[in-house]
Amino acid sequence: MVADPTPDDRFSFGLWTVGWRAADPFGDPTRPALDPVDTVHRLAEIGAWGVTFHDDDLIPFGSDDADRQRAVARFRGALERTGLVVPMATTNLFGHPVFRDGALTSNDREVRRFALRKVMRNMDLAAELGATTYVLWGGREGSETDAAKDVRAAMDRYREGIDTLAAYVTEQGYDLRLALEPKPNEPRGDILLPTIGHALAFISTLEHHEIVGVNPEVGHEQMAGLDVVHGVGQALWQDKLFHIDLNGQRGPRYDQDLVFGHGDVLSAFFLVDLLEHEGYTGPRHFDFKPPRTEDVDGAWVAAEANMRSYLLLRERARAFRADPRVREALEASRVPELARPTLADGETPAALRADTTA
Ligand SMILES: [Mn+2]
Repeated sequence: MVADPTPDDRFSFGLWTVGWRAADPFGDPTRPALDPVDTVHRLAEIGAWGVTFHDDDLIPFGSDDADRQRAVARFRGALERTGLVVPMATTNLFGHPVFRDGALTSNDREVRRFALRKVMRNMDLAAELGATTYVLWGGREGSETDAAKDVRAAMDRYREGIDTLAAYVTEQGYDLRLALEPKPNEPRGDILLPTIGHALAFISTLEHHEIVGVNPEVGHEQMAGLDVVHGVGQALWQDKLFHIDLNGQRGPRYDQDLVFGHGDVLSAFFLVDLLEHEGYTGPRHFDFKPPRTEDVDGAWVAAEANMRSYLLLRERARAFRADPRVREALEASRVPELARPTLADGETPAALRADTTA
């Protein structure tokens, strides 16, 4: 019997996950909107530790200042009553029609300036609510035809945008780090920074690279046919795993956002093994969508299933590492030998060239 989730497990959920009304490109919503205050209470009841949000999840686009203050005050009240924390926040830069050609890389300069202000405004709120990670998912940064986007100019503007936001965080004295979330496609035909590797390479060109990392999503790497464990492993190796979105995906197809562990359970196992074994201490954040066929109660059962999957896999990962037969098999495969440097201490390339023993 696996233990029930507790806040010590650092499980967090986006308001938009359980709150997804299940509209898809072919059909209308099948579930009613949830009140963020009720969501916070319900998350606390099922053992979650944190709640995350896009600006528009909490404050509908176009709200006036009074409505905004009311929404924030109600949310803050729910956090205080339940003890739930806000580890991360993000911006909706994809829903409104003005973002149809992107936000930070829209061809329209006015849209780019508006997008930066929209992010900064929500960074103010994120900092006020105690968040330490700010996620940027550039879902609309891309194109359907290569003629429509000058990629070199787009990368200049992407870099300008992220550096401007990082400079804003520093200027304001916020304890926030930025985490870029890669995705290969959907909603755009092709999205810029499509994989963890592209994002890491881009980050290395930033002026403020030290406060910018990645927020990989399991399903997004798998949509590209990639091994998410390798991608997350490299992000950890570069000290850039600032946050992670756990969910499930069944190979290269539309973004399914299944419950964590569904789709490719072996990959999920090795991902949990990696996070636990490497001592990742950040949030275990679930970015999933309850199936469209579920009613509201079913959506909450699906939410709990994410945490249960993680805990089951964590238990099995610990058993795997503790099993003497596994240790023996790792030794037999020379896995530990890879940690030994290829060259001897002080050995020169020429000395290696001359050494014929291998
Ligand atoms: Mn997704």
